Amino acid sequence: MNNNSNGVREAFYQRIDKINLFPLWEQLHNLVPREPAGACVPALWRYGDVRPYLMEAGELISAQEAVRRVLVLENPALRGQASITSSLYAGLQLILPGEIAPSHRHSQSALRFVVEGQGAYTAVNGERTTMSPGDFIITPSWAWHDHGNPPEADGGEPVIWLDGLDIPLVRFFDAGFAQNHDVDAQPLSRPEGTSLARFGHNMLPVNHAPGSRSSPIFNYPYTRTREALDTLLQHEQVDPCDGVKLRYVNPETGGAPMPTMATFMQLLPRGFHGAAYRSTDATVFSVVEGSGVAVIAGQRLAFGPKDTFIAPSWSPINFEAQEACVLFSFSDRPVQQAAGIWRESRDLA
Ligand code: GTQ
Repeated sequence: MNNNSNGVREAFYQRIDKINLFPLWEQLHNLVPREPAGACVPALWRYGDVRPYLMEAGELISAQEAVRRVLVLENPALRGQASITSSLYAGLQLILPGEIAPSHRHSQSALRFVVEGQGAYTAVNGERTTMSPGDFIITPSWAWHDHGNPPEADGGEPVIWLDGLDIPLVRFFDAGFAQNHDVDAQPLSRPEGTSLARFGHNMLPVNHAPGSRSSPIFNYPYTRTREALDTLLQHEQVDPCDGVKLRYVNPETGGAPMPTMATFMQLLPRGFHGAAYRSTDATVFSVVEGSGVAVIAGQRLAFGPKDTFIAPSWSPINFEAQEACVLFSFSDRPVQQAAGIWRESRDLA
C-alpha cells in the first residue's frame, strides 16, 4: 500500500510528533550516512594570533582565580560546544611565574603538550614533573593534578601548553564527576623522575600489577622523542603519507597512553611532499618545529611553529614541508578502535 494522497503522511507525522515520535524512513539516510558527514571543519590557529590574547588574559585574571587560565580552541563549525572536534576539547593554558593552578580531579582524561617556556611543573598522583617545550604529559581520569610555575631568581618565564581533553566524549556519556582537593598543591609522595625511571626505560618493576587504565609514565620528554625520530630519519624509509611517525604507548599494554586519546609525533623531512590519507579519527595537530602546508579537504593551511590545526574525520590530508617539520597530534582513535569502527585509507591517489 502506498497512501500519500492529500498529505495523509504529513498529517500522520504531525499526530505522532505530539508524543515525541517520528518516522525513521524520512531520516534514515542522515542517521546512517554512507560516509562520515560530521559538522567539524578544517581549522588553524596561528600562535602569533592567539598568544597576545593569552598574555592579555594573564593580566585579567590569575591562574588561582581562574582555576585553569585557558583560551579554548573551538571548531568554527561547533561554536558554543567547547569542542575542537566532535569528541575532543583543546585549549591553550597559561601559567605565569609565581602562579599555581589549584589541585583537582575529574573523570575527563587530559593531555598537556608544552608549547612555550621552561620551569613550570605539573603534579600528578603525588609526583611532580618539570615541563619543557615538546614534552607530552598525561593526567589520567580521576588523578589529582595541579600546575605551578615557581618564581626563579631571574624572574622566570610564562609557560604555555596545549590542553587536550575528552570533555565532549564524557559529556556525551553524561558520565563526568569532578572534585577540588582540599589543598592547592597536592602532597608529594615520590621524588621527581620516579615514574620515568620505573616505567620509561622499556622495563617494568618485577611483579608490577597495572593499577589503572592509563600509562604509569606521565611525562614523555621531547628530547627522547626527537632523538628517536632523528635516528629513524637517517636510517629508515620515510612513509609516503607520514614521514617518520611514532605513536606514544602505555608500556603496560602497548596501547595508547590513555583509554580515550591516542598521541603521535612525526618528522617530515625538508622538501617532503606527502601522499594523501584519511582516517575516521579527527585529529588535532600542534606544530613543534618547522613550517609547511597541510592540505586538508582541499584547503591549504600554511602552518608554522606552535600553531594548532585540525583535520576532520575522513577528510583527505597531506603535508608539504618547506623545512624539516615536527608535528605532535592526538585523536580519539582508541575509542573508535575499542568500538571496532576505526577506518583509515592510505590509497587515495
Ligand atoms: O588543567 O585540569 O583546559 O580541568 C580544561 C579543564 C585544563 C586542567 C583544561 C581542566 C584542565
